[in-house]
Amino acid sequence: MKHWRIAAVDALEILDSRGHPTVLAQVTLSDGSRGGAMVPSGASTGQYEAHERRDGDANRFGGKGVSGVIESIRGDIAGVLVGMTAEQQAIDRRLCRLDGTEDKHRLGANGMLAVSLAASRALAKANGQPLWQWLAEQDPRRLPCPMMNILNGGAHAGNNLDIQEFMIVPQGLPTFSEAVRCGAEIYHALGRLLKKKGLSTAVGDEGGYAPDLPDDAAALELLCEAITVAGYSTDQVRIALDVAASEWVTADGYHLPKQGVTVSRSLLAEKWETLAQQWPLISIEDPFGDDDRLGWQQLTAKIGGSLLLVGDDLFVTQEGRLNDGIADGIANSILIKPNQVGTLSETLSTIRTAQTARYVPILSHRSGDTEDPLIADLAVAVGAPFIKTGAPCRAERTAKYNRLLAIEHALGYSADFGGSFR
Ligand code: 2PG
Ligand code: MG
Repeated sequence: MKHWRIAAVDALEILDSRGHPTVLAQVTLSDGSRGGAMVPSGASTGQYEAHERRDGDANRFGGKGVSGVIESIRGDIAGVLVGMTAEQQAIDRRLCRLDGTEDKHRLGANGMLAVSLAASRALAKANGQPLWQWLAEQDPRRLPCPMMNILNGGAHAGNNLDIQEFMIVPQGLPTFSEAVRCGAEIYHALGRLLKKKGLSTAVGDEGGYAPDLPDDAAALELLCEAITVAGYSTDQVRIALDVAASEWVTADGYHLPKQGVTVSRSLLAEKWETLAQQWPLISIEDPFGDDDRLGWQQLTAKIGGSLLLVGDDLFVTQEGRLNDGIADGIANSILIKPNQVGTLSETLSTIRTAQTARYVPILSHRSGDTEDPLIADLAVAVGAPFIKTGAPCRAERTAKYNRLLAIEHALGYSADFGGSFR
């Protein structure tokens, strides 16, 4: 295998899909191969996520500027990386050592991740492979099943729904491209239904519609109706929820801010069990807060055998937190967001741990995202059965689906399609 050195590291401040600043980093190797990467940003962030560093200068972008991160990349980070042999794990270890903090507070996980991912693209290019092949340990053939968030609520929308995401999962379709077509058809069927009912068709941060509805059951009812109207069945197309319940945690229990009610852990558990019985659910993400181990444990024991219970804020893509969850019988699936941990090597290591423990890895975008489709390559590289990357609407969301369509095309007849997980 050939070795290259890092010749240059650069960065600039760009905008994400919400119009907030984020980081674009570029890494150039000694043979001239250059890779770039942009990092996304969450709104409903977990308290244990690695630190997203911002300037806090109210005179620039309302405090959200990342000029300090850019300066660190061009200065400190370039200073230690330039001249180094370009090897992913060594680069990521060097970044962590330079940062020197538990939560990547000094350099910022946003800056570190941008450099780490840009390096992986430069390396893939130098090795003459697309990223999805370069990152794979085995021959990658599997396309993930999309989890499309077509109805938005919670922190991602200004409507009255407390559950953050209502997703459709076309897992019974034979190929990735047919799953995308199915998702898009259902999305538009939902739009027509909303219009007919005189409801809003404005979209939320992840491209899903965001109407006011009487309750969660009404949202689920609408989704099932849209699935049927579009000509599909709820055997082919299941429903996934992201509750994002960490957003509801208060000292007295779970407070659903939009409905204005506070409920106990056991009432919430009952609600999830009832919904799982009544609707064609395939998964529930973050049904409890990230510190509510008892709630998670009890629900996993009760319904974890029949559907995915996905830890997002719970695990924050960190191997240590995942290992604790595995030991305690908590959840059976993990959402993978590289910016929750801050380097590519740590992300891959968490995915491997999940796969060894038979926890289903789901690659995920953030609510504030960019046109960078890197998670699509990553999903194929690790053979993840699912990817959640928003509605089939808004270019930062479709960028990932379109990238997967291109990978499927490149794979041709050898392409396999992910939706099953047992
Ligand atoms: C989530 C994500 C992505 P955010 O909670 O799963 O859908 O939202 O990026 O705001 O954390
Ligand atoms: Mg989530």
